[in-house]
Amino acid sequence: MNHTFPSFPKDCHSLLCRYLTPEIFDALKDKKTSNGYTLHQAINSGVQNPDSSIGVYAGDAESYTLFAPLFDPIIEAYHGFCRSDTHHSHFNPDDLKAPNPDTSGDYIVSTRIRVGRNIADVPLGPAISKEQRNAVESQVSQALESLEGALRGTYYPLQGMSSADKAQLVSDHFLFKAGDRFLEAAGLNRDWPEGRGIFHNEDKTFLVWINEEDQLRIISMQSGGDIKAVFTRLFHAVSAIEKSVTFSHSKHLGYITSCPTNLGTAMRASVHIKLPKLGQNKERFEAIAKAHHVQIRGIHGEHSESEGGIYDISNRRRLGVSEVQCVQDMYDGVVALIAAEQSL
Ligand code: ADP
Ligand code: CIR
Repeated sequence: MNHTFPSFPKDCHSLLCRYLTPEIFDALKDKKTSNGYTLHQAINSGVQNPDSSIGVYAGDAESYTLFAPLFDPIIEAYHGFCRSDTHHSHFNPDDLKAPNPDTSGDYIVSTRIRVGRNIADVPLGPAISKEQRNAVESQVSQALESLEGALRGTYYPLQGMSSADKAQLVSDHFLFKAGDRFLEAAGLNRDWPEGRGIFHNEDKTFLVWINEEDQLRIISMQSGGDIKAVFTRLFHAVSAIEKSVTFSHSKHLGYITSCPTNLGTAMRASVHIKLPKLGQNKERFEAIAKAHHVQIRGIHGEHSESEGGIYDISNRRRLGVSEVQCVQDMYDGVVALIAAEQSL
């Protein structure tokens, strides 16, 4: 354990840097969860990467209570969710009011909705052992390979996959990238690529990443802007997987995930959308995004840049809002962004 208070550069804006005081550091620096996860491990990503927006990762559900003096203010700043609040789920596609906002197909390239999940009573990725990770891979891949109908598919382990196949899946936006420095410093890339892989159905509209940032990332995606179809497929997929796998969940924080930004619904609903004019007017773009609780990312995943005026627009809040509300946030933001683009 490193007992020295970390130093952050002057221009550091991470939530870790904002909320880690010397007092909190001293109170937590010698604590360990029952899986042996320490404060040093929880903050290492943000210490090594001062350009982090958040900077912390949990090693298990217990991290969120043991290190609450640090995690609680970060959770409140990101989600607007307080210690006394309770998270409620509402995952019913019939209640989503999201007719395709772009029937002409001029703006929305594709729609993707994912949820993160982790297995109950197993440490999260930052604290998991190699044996536990491999056991998660076999349990989950077997459960997935027993799915039927439109969800029927095949599991492809990363180990043994050709470099060309991997590169193609990454550039087509289906597979996670290797070597993320934020995950690396959180211990999430240990033993890479063993235990990691991707399951997908034949037309790649239903996919599951195994043992990346979370043990499962369950994904529904397709071309165009039929958000309701994507949400409905995800609902059926999650319900089918839940029949044989029990996920880590708490009454207060909803689904438990390794990054506090994903707690609650663990849902990120996004579109890849062409907004070339708004892209030239960053101030207006960011103001509309902020007002509608949506986040702007580049099109090659988090921390990537835009390409050809295409942006990834997704709901920012995931905890203290329901699944239906997450998608509604994204939908309302997208409608406002299309209207602004058309007005320019
Ligand atoms: P996550 O969604 O798990 O938070 P990333 O932001 O890293 O992770 O995105 C993962 C991958 O999903 C990237 O390849 C990204 O381009 C792709 N992706 C995200 N949203 C969409 C979308 N609406 N259409 C197509 N691909 C998408
Ligand atoms: C960071 O702190 O920048 C990374 N650990 C990623 C945080 C998750 N990003 C987000 O805004 N949802």
